[in-house]
Amino acid sequence: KKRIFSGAQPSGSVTLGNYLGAIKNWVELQDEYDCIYCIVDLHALTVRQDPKVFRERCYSFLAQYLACGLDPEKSVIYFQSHVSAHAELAWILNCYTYVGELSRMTQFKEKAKKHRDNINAGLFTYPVLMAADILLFKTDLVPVGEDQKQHIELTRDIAVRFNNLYGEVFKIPEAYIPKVGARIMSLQDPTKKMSKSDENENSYILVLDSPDLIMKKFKKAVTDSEAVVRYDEVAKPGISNLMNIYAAMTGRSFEEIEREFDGQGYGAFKKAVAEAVIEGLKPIREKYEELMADKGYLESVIKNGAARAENIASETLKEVYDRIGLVPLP
Ligand code: AQP
Repeated sequence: KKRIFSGAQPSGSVTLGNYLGAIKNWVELQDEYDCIYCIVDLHALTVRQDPKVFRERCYSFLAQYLACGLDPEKSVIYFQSHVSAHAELAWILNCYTYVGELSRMTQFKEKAKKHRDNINAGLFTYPVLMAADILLFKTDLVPVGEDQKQHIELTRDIAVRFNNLYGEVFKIPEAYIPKVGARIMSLQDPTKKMSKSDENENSYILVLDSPDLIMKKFKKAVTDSEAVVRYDEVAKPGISNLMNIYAAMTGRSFEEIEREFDGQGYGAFKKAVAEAVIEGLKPIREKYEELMADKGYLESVIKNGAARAENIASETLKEVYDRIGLVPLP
């Protein structure tokens, strides 16, 4: 079986963007692939977190993963910080990554603009930790949203560079990007991606938002003045984004959607999109409540996942240490 690895940061709650761009896809891949899904808590430290809030959010994030359909019986599900090989391999790979390469990362440039008061070295070397995450598991495919494509390319470059020096240690991974939903945009500024750390709560939908709130946020979504439901990312980014969401939730094509709302105003369209999202997220919200009430179960998932991930990761790390000439512990 081919191996899949992916992760999300517990830097907020799971957004509709994270769900449609990544997690929904992860769920579908579980039967066919050997899947490893990580909650990348170390990555989330690149922005300041309040310790108490952060810990609670991490538990909640795990429950959201499971509620979305990730199944610990089928996949390895764990916290990054529980497997020290992530941080260890990241250090090694830092020494095989150029500052010039990291300076070209779009996400770094965007995040540096957003967090001007805290442009820390972790934010800069974030893609190296991500490369370590992926390479530790000899991953074949990395299912991610469009925004992560550049980081996967860097991961490949680092892996090839390392292999050229030391022989075939790492598998060269490939990005696996969904056809629909790979790039969900902010509801308030459809030229920016939907992001869980956006200050404007109306810009994103969380998978745990109540039906009323979801309806309200869609009603406020920015559109245009043409009043025709038609796909055109450049001229109509807001409507195109809503069409994308609707398509991803219902499986309908853009032509079908255009026909469905032909002659109707944006009000009816927005309402239909909101209803499709509410309906699609309902089972997730319900399952989440159940899971959060059973901390014992969550803890067993955490423990079990960490042990399984540790087993695989420590093997790769050992191989790396050996190839680069570190002295083995006698
Ligand atoms: N808007 C999006 N559309 C489609 N996919 C998206 N992803 C994120 N935003 C969108 C995908 O979700 C996965 C997990 O992302 P992440 O948690 O690693 O962090 P991120 O990409 O930085 O997501 P956010 O929501 O924007 O978080 P913050 O605000 O903390 O930076 C990835 O596969 C990503 O592609």
